[in-house]
Amino acid sequence: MIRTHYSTQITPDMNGSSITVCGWAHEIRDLGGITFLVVRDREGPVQVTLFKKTIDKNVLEIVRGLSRESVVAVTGTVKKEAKAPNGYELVPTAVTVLGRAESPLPMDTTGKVDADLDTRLDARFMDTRRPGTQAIFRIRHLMLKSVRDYLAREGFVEITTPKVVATATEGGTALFPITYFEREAFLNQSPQLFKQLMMSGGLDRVFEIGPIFRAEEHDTRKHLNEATSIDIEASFLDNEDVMVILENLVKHVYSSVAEDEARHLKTLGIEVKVPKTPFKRVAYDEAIDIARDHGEKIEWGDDLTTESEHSIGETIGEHYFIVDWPTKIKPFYAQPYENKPEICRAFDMMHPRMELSSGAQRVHSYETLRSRIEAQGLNADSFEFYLKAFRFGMPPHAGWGLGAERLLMTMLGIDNIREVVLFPRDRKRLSP
Ligand code: AMO
Repeated sequence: MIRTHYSTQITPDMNGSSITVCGWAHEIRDLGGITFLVVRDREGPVQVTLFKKTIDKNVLEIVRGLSRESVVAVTGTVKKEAKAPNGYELVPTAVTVLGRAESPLPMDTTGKVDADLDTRLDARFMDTRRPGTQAIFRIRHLMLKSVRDYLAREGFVEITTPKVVATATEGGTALFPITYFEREAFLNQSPQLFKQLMMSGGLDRVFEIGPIFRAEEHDTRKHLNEATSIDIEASFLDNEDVMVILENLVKHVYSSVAEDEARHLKTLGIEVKVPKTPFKRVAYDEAIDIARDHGEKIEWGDDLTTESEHSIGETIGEHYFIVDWPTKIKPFYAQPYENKPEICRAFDMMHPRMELSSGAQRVHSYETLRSRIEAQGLNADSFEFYLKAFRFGMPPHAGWGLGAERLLMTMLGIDNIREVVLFPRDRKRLSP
């Protein structure tokens, strides 16, 4: 191992000890008699100080010849120094260049020059060296970890389902076709059918965190063509039961981030306010009334437009559920109410800014499911692999899918979804 310490593991009371730090040459300032090199690692900066009078000539030459953002290993002696940024500086005995950086750099990493999002995404490897960008991905890591912790504690088994599939799940329009040997296949839009199969499969409670692919043409701040979905499915639970799991999960994620990532939140200048549970349940009928009061033209049975979502969100002002949706605008697997089949046991979970999740209690009767598939103009025979499971002992079940990027961007108050994905895929962007 080349490194002995991360920057944050060095303290002034290590005065006199010899250590090695590794990182990027953030800044080099040559003042003649004294040269400063700031080395930045994942955790922060270290000031390396070279006194012309006492420094080894070779070491000084290497540092003076360094280009910004080159990767270096610096071995030196920790010297307590009240005037240095962290109360110490590192007096080097050896500096090795491990990876030279060309100049000019594709973008600035010091935060002094603003780069637009496209430039940053084109040079994402350099953008993530900036503390602000890195903080987002450190928080994303913790968010996903806290989701896993929470669901595992609730008895959910993590599964992985195929992304190359033969049929659509969320209606036939938004699929990416691919060539699969001599056949046509698609990138999966949702693990929906597979997670339901595992209810018949007896796993009882499953979750998956994985990519979903949507060939939607729109270019917005909340849509990606490849997004990350947090999906659950649970047997012997109904829509209300899985809504409780969802709101508690959101609360748990917010609290975990607020408690454990204070350092990164501070870097971003953000405070996370943990939402109160239970979230309000607003019936679809009530939701469209609110939208109409705001001047939206919306008929019963219409899906909510972005404008309607905004006016309802502004009125409610916190996370909420929209429940009791018209059956005809929800997927075939949503269970209609027995006494009022024109509405169903589906729900959306909303942040005031946008939809974060949708879910439902599912149809678990084979006959009903088959006729629901046909009623939506789909070919039931191409769903045989799925329908079969409903003929051999399918328990009642319910579940939801929660957009990981939307959860993160709304939690952090970030405007554009591309900020919270390392390598976003959208209408125009396929590389890097
Ligand atoms: P739905 O299609 O509503 O439901 O997707 C669930 C959640 O995934 C996120 N999401 C997206 N995020 C970014 N860009 C996109 N293009 C995109 N599409 C979806 C949203 C959305 O709320 N099978 C059902 C879930 C279920 O019933 O279990 C489904 O996929 O946050």
